[in-house]
Amino acid sequence: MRRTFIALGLASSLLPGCGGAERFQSSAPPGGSATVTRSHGDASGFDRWMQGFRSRALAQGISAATFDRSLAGASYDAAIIARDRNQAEFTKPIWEYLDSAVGESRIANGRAALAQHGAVLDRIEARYGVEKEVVAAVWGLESSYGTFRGSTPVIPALATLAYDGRRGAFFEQQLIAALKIVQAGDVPPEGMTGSWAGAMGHTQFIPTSYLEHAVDFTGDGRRDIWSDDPSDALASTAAYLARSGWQRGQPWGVEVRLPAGFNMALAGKDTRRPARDWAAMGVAPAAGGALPDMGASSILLPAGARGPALLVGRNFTAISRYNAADSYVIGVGHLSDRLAGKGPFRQAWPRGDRPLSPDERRELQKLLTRRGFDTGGTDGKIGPNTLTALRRWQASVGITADGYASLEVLNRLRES
Ligand SMILES: [Ca+2]
Repeated sequence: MRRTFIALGLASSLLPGCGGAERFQSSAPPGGSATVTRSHGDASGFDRWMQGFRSRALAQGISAATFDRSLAGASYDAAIIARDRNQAEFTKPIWEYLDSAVGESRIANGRAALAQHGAVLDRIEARYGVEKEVVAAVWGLESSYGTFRGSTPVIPALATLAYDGRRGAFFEQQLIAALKIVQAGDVPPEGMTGSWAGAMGHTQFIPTSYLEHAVDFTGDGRRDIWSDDPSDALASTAAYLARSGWQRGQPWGVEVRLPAGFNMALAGKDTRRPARDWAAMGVAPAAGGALPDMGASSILLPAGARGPALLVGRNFTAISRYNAADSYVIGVGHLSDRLAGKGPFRQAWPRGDRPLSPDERRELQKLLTRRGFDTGGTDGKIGPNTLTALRRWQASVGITADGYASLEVLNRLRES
């Protein structure tokens, strides 16, 4: 499958070591309902499902020996389903996420990891063209540099999730991919451990991503992302980013200062312009100097006009292929900057604001729609339609049209 990682609402799994859960949630195929109607939550149903799944797996090239070796003793695990149902909707503000994702301990541990694994990271950078600090930053966010790789046996967990059916088609696809990994001899089934949702190893690859991108960097014939030696996992991550379009030598993004009177309607990923165009408008790096050339690049305002402004280009998109949540991409990018010795953001985050709850976001959408600014539905998710509607409304009442859904904006809408 293609790893698109469209965020469907960020799970609490943005926390380190749980990246995979979010990835599963994110990459569920659109409308991916299971092809088989299943009863939910009982062991006899699971056994019946397993018989049918065995036929489907064998039809997709899994040998009977691999299947039986991998799924011997697998049983329905209600605890996995409870985890699946209990993913909280992510409403943490980005600065709180970054406080943890790029906190002092993760920076210090990352510098130690770079020192310890610098030689192999240098060789990985030379082969795949992805800067070692970026690879280390992904490692830091996904498993705290290998500390939290997950110890759940992945195959039984995926079988439970595939049987359960809420995202059954997706998990069945992951389970087939997991069996292919076993069949290829990379890892015995009992060695295939990870998160409860099947993200594995130092950088939390799901099975389909492993099949597409994992590499054997050590040359022992096995793509081993599980072992204490992180070489294969880190090289696999670099290979993934390279395949996603990473441009060596370009930043993931740069904090910028916007000129007074900047047209906020130009912020957002939809507007892409070369650095010289932005420079001509007066956009400049917050740290001084000239804007880096990142090709067609966009201005992002992750916390609205009062927070830091970022200019992002192709490498931002490359990281987003790993996980599409902006906060994750900014976390990886900023951590990589800090590991490379750069400083914190210069503009403070608007810490007095709090993000809207799902109910408040739906109310915002209803109010905008009622006032003639169509949000394309009221699902509580702030997507491009809501962003555009919010900006148009903001412009219509003469306030900064940054499209940032703050409580202040909601209150203003309630009163208008
Ligand atoms: Ca290897």
